[in-house]
Parts: sequence; structure tokens; C-alpha cells
Amino acid sequence: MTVRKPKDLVLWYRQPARQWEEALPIGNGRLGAMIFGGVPGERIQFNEHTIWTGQPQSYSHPGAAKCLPKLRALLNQGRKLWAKGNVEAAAAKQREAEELAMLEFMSVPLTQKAYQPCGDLWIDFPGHAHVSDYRRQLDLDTAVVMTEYRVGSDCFTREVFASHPESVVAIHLAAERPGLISCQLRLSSPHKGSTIEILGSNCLVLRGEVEPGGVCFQARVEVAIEGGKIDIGQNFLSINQADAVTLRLVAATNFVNYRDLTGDPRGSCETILSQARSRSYQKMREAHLADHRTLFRRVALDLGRSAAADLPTHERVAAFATGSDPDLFALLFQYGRYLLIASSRAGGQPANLQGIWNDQIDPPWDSKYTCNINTEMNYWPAEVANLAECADPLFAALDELAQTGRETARVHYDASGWLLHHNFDLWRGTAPINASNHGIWVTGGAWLSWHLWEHYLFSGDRAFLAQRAYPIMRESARFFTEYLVEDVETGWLISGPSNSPEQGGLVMGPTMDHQIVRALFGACIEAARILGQDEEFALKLEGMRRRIAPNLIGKHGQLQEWLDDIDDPTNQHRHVSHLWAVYPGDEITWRDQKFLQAARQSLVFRGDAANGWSMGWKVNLWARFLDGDHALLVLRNLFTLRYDTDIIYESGGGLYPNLFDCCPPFQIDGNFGVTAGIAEMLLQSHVKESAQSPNFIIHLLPALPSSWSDGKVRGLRARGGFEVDLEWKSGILTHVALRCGKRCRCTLLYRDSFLRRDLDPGETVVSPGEFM
Ligand code: FUC
Repeated sequence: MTVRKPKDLVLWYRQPARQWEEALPIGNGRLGAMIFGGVPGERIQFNEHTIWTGQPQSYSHPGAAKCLPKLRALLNQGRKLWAKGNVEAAAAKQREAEELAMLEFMSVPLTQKAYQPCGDLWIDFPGHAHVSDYRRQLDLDTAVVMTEYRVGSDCFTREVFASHPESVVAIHLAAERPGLISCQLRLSSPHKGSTIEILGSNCLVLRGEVEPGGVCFQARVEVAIEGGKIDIGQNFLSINQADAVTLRLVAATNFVNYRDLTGDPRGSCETILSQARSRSYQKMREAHLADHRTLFRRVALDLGRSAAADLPTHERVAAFATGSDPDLFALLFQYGRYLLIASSRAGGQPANLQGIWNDQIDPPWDSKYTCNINTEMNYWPAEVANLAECADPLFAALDELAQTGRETARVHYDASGWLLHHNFDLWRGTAPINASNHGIWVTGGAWLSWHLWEHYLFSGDRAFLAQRAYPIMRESARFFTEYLVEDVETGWLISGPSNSPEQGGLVMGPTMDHQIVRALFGACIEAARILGQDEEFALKLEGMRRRIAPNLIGKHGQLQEWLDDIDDPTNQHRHVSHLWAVYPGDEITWRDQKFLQAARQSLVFRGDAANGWSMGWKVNLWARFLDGDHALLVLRNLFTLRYDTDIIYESGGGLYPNLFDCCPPFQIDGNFGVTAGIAEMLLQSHVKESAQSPNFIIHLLPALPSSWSDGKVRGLRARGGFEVDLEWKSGILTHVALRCGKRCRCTLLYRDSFLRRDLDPGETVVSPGEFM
């Protein structure tokens, strides 16, 4: 099967970026940079993944566990009052619980720390104020940002990429004729007290400290010229009449791990540079392309080429409302994959709320890790969109969160095991932060543990399950065996105090918690059986799992968000937490129409317009409801309910000119949610052949929108270790190829027809006629 040529995968513009959200992102998982493509001056704003405020610390609140029974008692009294119709008195009890928790239960300090920018590299080109034929672009297939223009008749080109093999940002300046490149280089940093100096004849050095005793960093830009000369100025370098210039930008900190700040930023910069400078620009570029393409080219998606594809990207987005441009969805899908490769590579920190890109000292929500949807959404595409390695930083963070979360379990709940509330930071804070009405939410760690299990389901990697996944999952489950309490009204085991993320305040028994804990217990039971261990513990989980409060259908035909039937059908809140069991969970599927319809009703009430990440979630949900046209409607809203380009981003939803998702403001989760959602529209594999079977049904084109009449996709992944290629014409499947590493059996589903096949290792082509 041939797929669209990669050269189409380009974001491009006829003007330099006027603001940060128009600049183009690159990253290698350690360094991130935003390229403005300016004339006469370039700005490259850059980040290093471990530059955060704060320092190693515990966030525990000594003695917190003492008030847990009081909180539960107050909330239960409130429920009783509510049942008697005494709504105001019930609310007063809830307030009392929240106030008590603020005094006695919350994290110390109350807030976590913030991800920080590192600095800016400025390149000024005298005489380049008036240029023609200007173009800047990001090619997703090469992960290179290019800026090109003419001054008079001479063409100038800049290329910038973030090399993962070399750990540098490489910048190359070239011109059509020798001797034309003259520019000045400066570094700056928004951190107070940072210093700039010149090292030797060709290196700018930035040194800074985020706060006394905290993260110290160093960044260097080393210049290599072909022809011409370098003059040293007061804290700047002047390049005169060079033929070509290569800059190597590196940065490092004293961060070793969340408990240790004894690293040597200077030594790290020197080591990285001493290796990188031995490679020519072309060699670095080749190694970068090979590295990037190994990941990026695994998946290709073609939804048909549209005339609008030739427009600059922001004009294309503007034209979207009135035209047809399915290719833009393919671009957005691949952009999410590109961003994950750029922001999350083994050895680095996980992608945070802004991936790895942040220019602010006081970024929105601290640009940290919010785990009541956002961090998880960042990793939704990892398995299905064939970038499983990119989840490694998340799994490494989980190793650490399971350590700090153990202290939180002990101090705040007098329980064993571990938990994470709704945020963590570089220091792996796990205690409840900000405010008790939403900070006390207990299933962040359990949800993230689900990602470990999913990694096993997709890969079948038993060693991963035994060594990395199960120990963390089991200890997360252990916490809940001690934390769940018997509901005074029903006898069910319920979660509490907790909340349904970001609304309704502190309660007993939010549905989402029960769905997540049920999924975690189920995964642990299965993992223990696969690994042949912990039989007794698994039996205990089985017994408790049966007693967890079930999903309930309320008086509006909705899936209840809370234990009591208090959902408001006019509530259009962005969080759709109680639909977790539909996506990303797998408890409510098309096999279970009664609950699927109730969940669908809940989503209908929530509406189709929302902020960026919420629309990302809804695309996935509509895909799981097997309604491709509705998934597409939400996707379209993402492009059309949006910003004004000059006064940015007051209302929710939308995309920025560089296709960054708008929360608002910029937040990367929506990009990743959409990528996962488009994959979910084309392929699903979360439903088992039967309750007892370990095998999943591979559902082909489960939610194909009617307007995506012709298309092809290569390399999506299905649970069970499969790679899948599909092609369709006039809305009908015309080609299926499956690749797997071992002899196995699989069940395919297309429309209403099942097909069972035994597969040999390698590729098997299945004729769509076999479904008939
Ligand atoms: C949750 C969301 C907000 C935002 C924040 C980072 O609190 O409700 O919309 O995404 O996380």
C-alpha cells in the first residue's frame, strides 16, 4: 500500500511568529525550543526539562490521617440530610468538611512547584529588515524547522532541529553565495541574577539559578563557522561574512533525581558539546532524521488531499469553517505524534501540561502534571499511535511516585500502598494540593497505573509486566484495599473523601473513582494470574471488587456521576469523569448497550463545545459510541470554535496558529487527545472476545465519519501486539493487513461481521470479502 508522500506533513507560514503561540516547536525530550523565524532577528526560546522552581521536599501534612474519620462522618451526615430533602444543611456539612480538610489534611505547602523557561537565543541579521519570498515551516517528517527568504536577490536559509542522539539543538545558517552571513548572537534568560559570558573565542554561556538551593542551570551556544570570522563583543558574538554557520545549543542542570540536586551543569554541557562538535552539521542532521523517522514513520494516515492543503497553515485553519479539508485532520493527527516524540523520550521528564515548551516564569497551572485528566491524555496516543517508547518517562516517573506516594498513603490515610492526588511536580509531590474541594481526589496514581497495564496489553511484554508494571499496580491497589469504606446507606464499598474532578466538591463515592479502582483491581487480578503470584491478594481483590459501588443509571437516563442521583442535565462542565469506563477504560462497551446508552446520554447533556482537552476526550468517547459523524462534529468544533488571532483566546476551545491546543491558554493535552481520538475512530481493540478470553477483538473502522469516504492508514497498533493497515473507498473497507511478532489467533470485527484467523509471524493480508 502506498501512502501520501511525507512532504505534505508541513506547517508553514508567510510571516514570522508575532507571539509565542505562533512559533514552531521542536524538542528532543530534554530540550524544547520555539522558533520564531523572525527578521531581521531570530528568537529561539528554549527549555530544559528539569528547570523547575523548588527543591527536594516532602509535601506531607503530619497528622493528616487523624481527621480522615471526621471528614467521612461530616460527608455522610450531609448525605443523610440531602436524602431527607434538607439541601442547605447538607451543603453546610460539605462546607464544614472542606474547611476542616483545608486546616488539617492538605499538602504542606499547599501548592506544588512550576516548570520554568531556560533562556532565549537571539540572532540579529543586520540589513535583513526588508525581505521577500519569506517562508517558515515545520516539517513533521524531518522534525526540522526551516526559515527561508531573500534579501535583494540572495536567498538565506535557517534550519533548526533538536537532536535526540546528540542532545543538542542544532542551528544552521546558510546563504546562496559565500561570505553573506553576518549576524550577532546573544543569550538572555528571564531568571533574575542569571549571567552571560563568553568562553574562548566561540561560545556563549548562560548561568542561572531558579532559587537559592534549588535548580542551577547552564546553557551554551557554541559557534562553528565556514569562512568569515567571529568577533567577541560585550556578552555577544559577531559573525562576519561567513559562508555558513552551525550553532550547537546545549543546556543542563544540577538535577540528578527528585531527591538529589548534586549534578554538574557545567560538566554536562561540556560532555555533550565535546561529543556533538565532532560531528558535522550534515552528520548530525542525518542522525537526527534517522532517529526521528524510526518513530514518526511507523504510522501514515491519508484522508485525501484537499485544495486547501496548499494554503499557509493558519489560513487553512481559518478556511476550515467554510470548506472541506479532511487532510487537516491527518495533519493534526500526525502533529500530536510529532509533539509526543519531541517532548517525551526515555531519560527525560514526562510531557507536562505544556509538553516541554514554556516561556513563562509563572506558567498556567505551573505547567506541571495534572492527573485528573491532563497527564493521562498526554499519553493516550502512545500505544495506539505506535510510539510506545515515548511513554517511558511516564513509567519512570511512576517508579518515583510510587515511592513518594507511599509516604502520602501513610501520613494522610494511615494506609499502606501508594497514591497520588490530582497533581505532581518535578519533586514528585503526591499529597492533596490547592483546595480540598478538588485537591482531595485519590485516583491519580491508580489511573496512571492503568497505563502500565495497557502497555502490557498492547505489547504482551511479560518481563515489563513482572518487573515494572505489576509491582506499582499492586501497591496502588493495596492502598485502595485499606481506603475504600462501606457505604452506610448501601453496604457498597465506596471511595471518599474524594471528588468527581473539578466539580461538585468533596464527596463520598464519585463514580469515576469506582470505575478506576474496579479497573485497577481487575488488571491486578489478571496480572497476578499471568505471573503466577499473589494468589491470596488476588482473591481479596476479587472479593472487594464485587462489592465496589456499581455504575448507576439516574432519573434523566444518564450514567450517574455521583452515588446519589444529583446530576444536572444542563451541566456542560468540561470534565466528563464518569465516562471514564467508556474511554479510556473498557468497562462499558458496545456489548453492554444499557450502560453505553446511559453514558451516551450523559455526553449528549454535556454538549459538543468545550475547551481544547475536553473536546479531545469527547472525540474518543464518540468513537467508542461508534458514532464517527459525531466524533467528527467535535473535531470540527476544535477548528472552528476558536481564537481571534490578535486578541488571544478568551473563550474556550480551539487551536493556536501553530496548531497548539488551546485550553485556554495553550495546553498540550488536547493535541494528544485528538491524535488518540482519530486513531480510535479508525481502530479499536478494547473489547475482549469473551469475558474469559485473554484476546481482544480488533474492530476495523468502528467510527468512520461518512465524509471521510476514501482513506488509508498504516501502522496503528491493537492490543495483543498487532500493527494494522487499513484502506477504504466510498466508505467501504478495501484492504486489511495485520502484522504480529508471533503465531497467534485474532478476531476481527468489521461492521457486524466477525472473522477469526490464525496468523503466522509477519504480515497477513485479509481480504475484506472474507467478512461477507
Ligand atoms: C484541570 C482542568 C483545567 C486545566 C487544569 C490544568 O484542572 O479542569 O481545565 O486543564 O487541569
